[in-house]
Amino acid sequence: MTILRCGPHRIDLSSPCVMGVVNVTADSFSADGRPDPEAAIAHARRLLADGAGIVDVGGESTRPGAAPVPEAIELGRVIPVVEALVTDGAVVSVDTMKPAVMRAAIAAGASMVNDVTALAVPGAIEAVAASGAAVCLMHMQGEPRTMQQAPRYADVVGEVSAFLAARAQSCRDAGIDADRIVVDPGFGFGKSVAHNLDLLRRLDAIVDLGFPVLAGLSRKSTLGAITGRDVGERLSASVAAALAAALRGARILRVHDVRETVDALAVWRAIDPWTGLQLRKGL
Ligand code: 9MG
Repeated sequence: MTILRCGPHRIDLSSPCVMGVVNVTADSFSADGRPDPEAAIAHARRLLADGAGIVDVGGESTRPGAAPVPEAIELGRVIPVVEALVTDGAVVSVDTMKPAVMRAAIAAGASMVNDVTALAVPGAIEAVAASGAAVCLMHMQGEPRTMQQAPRYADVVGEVSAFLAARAQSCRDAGIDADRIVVDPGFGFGKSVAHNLDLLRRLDAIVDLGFPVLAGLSRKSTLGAITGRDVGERLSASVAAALAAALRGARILRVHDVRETVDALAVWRAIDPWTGLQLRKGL
């Protein structure tokens, strides 16, 4: 059994857990370009009711081309949402790269930090180490503004695995126990379609690092490239990609469409009550 320790929570990952995306940014829950925390809270509550085990709250977009957001603005977006959801008893992850936002969100009750830079900013490792929060360490080549311009790897699977192993070791050295660490290959973060597909095909190499793997493919441009569909029309592709990742051993699926993903996993579980673990090696 794989248990992830997140603050006061223990999440059983022997079966995949769905993490619902809650963006409190100018391009979502926004009237006149101003994010609306109340709408984000209502949305997060719907995702929890639909079966999300974790909600991931972010106040700074990390999509390709996105500009950075000042710390005070990010705090003002994220903290009221974290507070409300923690009061509900939810497992709340904060999607941020800023140590000050990590500290404030953890003080408000967030029990996981999801950092697309794998705690690269000075003070970030210490912020998590000083808490009981879990952390998701994600691989990214470059930075969101420019990362999709010309991603290059000699061996994408080997380089991403080596990076995640090194970051996990730095966390362990700083006193973060292994059962608080999640790793993530970072689909779409400085990767071409071919890189993303290689990483998904060879997800076993990331699983073999020995930490639960988070996969985030929901609505991403690779799915658009494969299907020819716009971002709002990628539901089927997103559910298929989430299932493919779960079959290859991913234990947390970061998705926008929680209800549909939960249903797809329920069908898979009914067919294969061992949640596919024995299938993974054979793929
Ligand atoms: C914030 N964010 C957007 N996509 C993501 C992904 O694939 N993984 C993680 N951990 N975070 C993501």
